[in-house]
Amino acid sequence: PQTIFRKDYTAPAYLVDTVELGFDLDPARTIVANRITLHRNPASKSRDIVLHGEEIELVQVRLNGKALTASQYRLTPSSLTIPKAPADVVLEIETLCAPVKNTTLSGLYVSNGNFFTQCEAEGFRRITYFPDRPDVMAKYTVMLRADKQLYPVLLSNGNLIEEGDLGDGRHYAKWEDPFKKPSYLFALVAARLVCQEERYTLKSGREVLLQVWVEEGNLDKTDYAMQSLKNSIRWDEERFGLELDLDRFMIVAVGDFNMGAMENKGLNIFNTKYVLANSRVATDVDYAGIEAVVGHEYFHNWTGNRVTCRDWFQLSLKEGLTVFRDQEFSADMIGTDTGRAVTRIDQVRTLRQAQFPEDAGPMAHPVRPDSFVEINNFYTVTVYEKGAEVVRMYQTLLGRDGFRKGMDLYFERHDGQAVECDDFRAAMADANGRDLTQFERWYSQAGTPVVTASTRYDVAARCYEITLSQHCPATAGQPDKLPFHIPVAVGLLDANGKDLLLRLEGAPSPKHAPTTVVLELTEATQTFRFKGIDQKPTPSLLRGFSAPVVLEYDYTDAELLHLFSHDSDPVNRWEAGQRLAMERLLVLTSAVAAGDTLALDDTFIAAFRNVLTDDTLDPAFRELALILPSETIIAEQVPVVDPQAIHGARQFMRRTIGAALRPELLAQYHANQTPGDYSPDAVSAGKRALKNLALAYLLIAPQDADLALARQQFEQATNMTDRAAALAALIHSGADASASLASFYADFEQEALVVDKWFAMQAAAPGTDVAAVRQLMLHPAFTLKNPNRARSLLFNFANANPPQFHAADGSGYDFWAEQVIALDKINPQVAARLARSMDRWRRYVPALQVHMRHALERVAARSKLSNDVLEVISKALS
Ligand code: HT7
Ligand code: ZN
Repeated sequence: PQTIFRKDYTAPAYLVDTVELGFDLDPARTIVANRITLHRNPASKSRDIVLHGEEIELVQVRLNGKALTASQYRLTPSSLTIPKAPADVVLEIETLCAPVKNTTLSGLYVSNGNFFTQCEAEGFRRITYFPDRPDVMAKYTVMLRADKQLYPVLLSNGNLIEEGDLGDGRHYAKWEDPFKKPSYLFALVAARLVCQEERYTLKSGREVLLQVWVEEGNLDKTDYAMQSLKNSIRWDEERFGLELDLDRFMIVAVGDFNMGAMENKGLNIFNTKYVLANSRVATDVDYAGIEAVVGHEYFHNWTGNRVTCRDWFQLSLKEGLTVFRDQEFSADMIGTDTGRAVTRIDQVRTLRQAQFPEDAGPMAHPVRPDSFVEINNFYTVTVYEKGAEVVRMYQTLLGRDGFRKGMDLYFERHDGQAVECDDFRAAMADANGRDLTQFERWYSQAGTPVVTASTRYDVAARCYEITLSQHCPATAGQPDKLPFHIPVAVGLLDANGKDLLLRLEGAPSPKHAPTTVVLELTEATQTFRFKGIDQKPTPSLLRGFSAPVVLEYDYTDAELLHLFSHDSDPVNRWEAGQRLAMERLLVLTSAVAAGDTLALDDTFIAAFRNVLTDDTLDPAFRELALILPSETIIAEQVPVVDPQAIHGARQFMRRTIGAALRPELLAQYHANQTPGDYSPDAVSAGKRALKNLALAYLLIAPQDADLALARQQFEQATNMTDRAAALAALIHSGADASASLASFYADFEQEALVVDKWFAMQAAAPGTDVAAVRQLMLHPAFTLKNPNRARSLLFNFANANPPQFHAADGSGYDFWAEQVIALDKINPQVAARLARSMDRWRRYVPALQVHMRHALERVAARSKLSNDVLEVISKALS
């Protein structure tokens, strides 16, 4: 397959002014008539019109009114080229496609009998021939024709300008989008759906129509999505001064979808998982996901749609920025400082769980990649979450007001354009009079920087020195890295745990000395001096996780315990607990591997007890503080991964905590009940989280009373959060959970998203081996064709059940290879995601590596692999 390089970018030869699309929708044979007006791009020397096209049948092509013969164009399986075209052109192209056969869920496809589209990144070319690249922006008019009975609802981008009957049982709707857009933002829906709708008044006084479209039985699950949409609209007005630019904004839910949702202009298409919720079927985590994704897609209207990407290498321009915006939105919706911190801790966990491993593995790439084979493989945690960290660092360096100034300038300069990450950085720099040249390295260098800190206290000079050094491990194609511009937020605690007032040598003294200072590390090594320090402090480094780095500092246990008890920065308070746990988990892992006796010290237990029982702390924070680092995160800390030893060590620690803190866990379980009507608000969700964590600890080595408690919660729960948590605890306890599983399935078999949970819980349970997963695949509700279902069983087994996936006989890997191959025939994007589960194979113990290599080679040996899977597997093996 061909590798595409960022350095090879060339401007399009022709630009498109208008697009008129006509669809005669039929599942087996849809006719697409496409009339585009183009003009030669003065920025290009070429006179060839290059149109992309895939898996579509060309019926005819006319240029300026005349039908072209086959000798007048070049047709390949992926393009239609018209050489030496005139300067101004009207092209009329007719093609055929078969949406019902389209299992890739890219382009035009059928889901549960309805038509949907997904065009990002390169799906539009599966609908019609077109310069399918984001720097070609045009105005679209769309005419949809379809059977009225089967598809009563016909939607596309923008405004409905005409609709009516065609007389033959078919009807039509004509839509016009007033804004120029790239083809990846095109969408249509033709379906039997119903909607919740509301008129909403913007701050300016303009009224807009908001709609959430779902299948008929789901109208009782749209309130939260609608509320989240209204909150998003208000938030973007208030925080960034950005108003909804359309008169109508639609969200449509579809059960078959490759990702979370898609920000098509005015017609967002969503995975049902991020729309449908009521207390019976959705958990607190689901509710938070809906708020975040509804916000995310809505915020794209400005950061992505009004200003889009010049090419797909710039993907993080819109994704990193929009993730940052949705993170800030979710934090502001909670509104409290601890609530903010809790969302931040969640973000740090995601980075460590998924992004740091990606940055250290065979698919490592910069936030702005330099090359790819298949762009769909680059919708990654690096582009999204690390990209959001990069945007957050602008805010940390420039302040909230400075960041807002940069955003204002970005829109002033680039509204209606397709631009690069460098343009965003330039707007931030110019709006604030700052030189952000070095900051560019966050976009161009892959890998997670390691910042090493050392400290020195000079009693006589009353001076405390912090020396920071940085280095970044080599990644493929980037052996040597240059220093990054890293904001390191620090505080200093006195012996009572109080923050000291900070005066940094060489920096202007503010009127009121702060308790947190952002140090700007730009060299390989730098020393910072704090003046007027009367006693040796405990440093709180990288407060708020101010940069996406690994921080190394030789903390003593006493210092960590001090921070865990007192740090005013909740992120670092949590971090101290994670470090205390990690140190012990590493020792325990070695002990399990060596067959030694295992032990956990009382000091650690006491520290956990203190946090668990400290009622001055938010339950949501306490819950996070008491979750141990995951097996994946532990695996990243050891030189050679022995998954059974890691699992054994973590289970031992959980069991020991569960036994030692039994009375306190029970007390918290009872103290954090949320009686009355269910509400997904952060305080109630935090209480449920702590209560259910307590239950999970109690059920690791349960007494009969604990099992009874879990069964009672399962049976009497009035919401899905409590019901699912009880069921998961029962499954993980090792006790017989079959009756509960059966009753859960019977109660919810009509609710696809709950059936996903049912598969997912079993897939992740350490008692579920490959044979059991194969058995679950035979269940009538299982299908590889639905991405949510495939993810619930296969991805959870591969990624969330390390002891079974990494079974010593390699059976987990054989199963993985089989499923990657099977999925690739149906849906390459989803198959390639599953293929990523083997990324870190070279870090495992030799005996497992042999099996892993064999499984990877088995996939690589297939003759008809998609580019998606081929890229992932070849990079893993290279
Ligand atoms: N911008 C959207 C990306 C997306 C996507 C990409 C590839 C294949 C399928 C897809 N569905 C949606 C999602 C987002 O970041 O908002
Ligand atoms: Zn996005």
